[in-house]
Amino acid sequence: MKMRKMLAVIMAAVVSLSIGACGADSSGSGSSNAAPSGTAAASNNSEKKIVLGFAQVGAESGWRTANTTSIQESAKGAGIDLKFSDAQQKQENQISAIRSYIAQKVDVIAFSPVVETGWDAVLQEAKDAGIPVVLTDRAVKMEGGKKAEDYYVTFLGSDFRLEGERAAQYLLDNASKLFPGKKEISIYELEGTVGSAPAIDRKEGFDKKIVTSTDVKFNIVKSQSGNFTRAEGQQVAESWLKSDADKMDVLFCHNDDMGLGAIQAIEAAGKKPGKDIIIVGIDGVKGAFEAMAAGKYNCSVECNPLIGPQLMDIVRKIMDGKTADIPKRIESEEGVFTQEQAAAELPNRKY
Ligand code: GZL
Repeated sequence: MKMRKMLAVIMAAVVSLSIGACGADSSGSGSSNAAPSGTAAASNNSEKKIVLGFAQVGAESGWRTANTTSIQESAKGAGIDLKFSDAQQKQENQISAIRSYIAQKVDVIAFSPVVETGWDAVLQEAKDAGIPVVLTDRAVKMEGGKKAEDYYVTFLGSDFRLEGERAAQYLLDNASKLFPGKKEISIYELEGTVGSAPAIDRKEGFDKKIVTSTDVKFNIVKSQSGNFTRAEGQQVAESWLKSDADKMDVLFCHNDDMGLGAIQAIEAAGKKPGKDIIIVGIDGVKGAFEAMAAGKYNCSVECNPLIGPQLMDIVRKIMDGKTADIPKRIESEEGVFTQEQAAAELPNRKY
């Protein structure tokens, strides 16, 4: 009897254990799948990946393609699922891309606004959908007294006004060396994309600073958009040089790509770039360093495109519920590089 009772108890134990195990699988409740707290996420390799929707301006310049590479490589390295779109410098394409990210219910939306205004509706839609937005590179302005800061978590980028001031400061500091014996200097300004934050702010910073000159008088003779592209920068420079080749002392370019395009126009006009016509640009792309090392370009004010790692840190902080720890504005550290430094600095350049 005793033996039979013992066997019955053992059998009951075996049966109850097997039901427990099956119950976990069949119920699918996951409750018995749940490992001891704190390890489920680590051990469960089907953890939901963060999804970031990024609406890029385009591929208009060396700076932009470096910016895109930084974002794509950083997302991969961070294990973040990146949905990426190239708007070909058209605002309507960026707005459509943002709307598609909202429809897909991505976790975070980031974008570099091609122009400052026209974002009110789509930023309201993202806010209403509860999807946090990060601005990278360029800023927005809202209409009707709305505060732009209420529509995004943070702005990650550069101080464009300061970049314009730095370009002017190079000319102020080097006037006697660059323009020996001249008292009046004629500047031609190649502007960035009309309505974009970098074009507006770089122009404001440069134009205000350059008139503070004391020993020579700088005049901005002509100013026109080359849309941040090499081809359009070359076209505008060609049109100016047809009539003003002997008058142009300085070409100030809102980005290096337009300045590099202008080099070709200057040589075609029979002038020596970097000597007859001083060229100052912004971005700090490799092509500018190569041109400076060749004596055809004089100064490039750095604008850092490599913000991918910082963007992924911001996205992860948001998803970890730490949005309150993120500053409203995060600026890049940037320098100024001249012809004298270019050859030595070139091997260090990352874009
Ligand atoms: C600046 C960026 C500008 C670059 C250009 O942060 O928005 O756009 O200066 C690029 O090269 O096209």
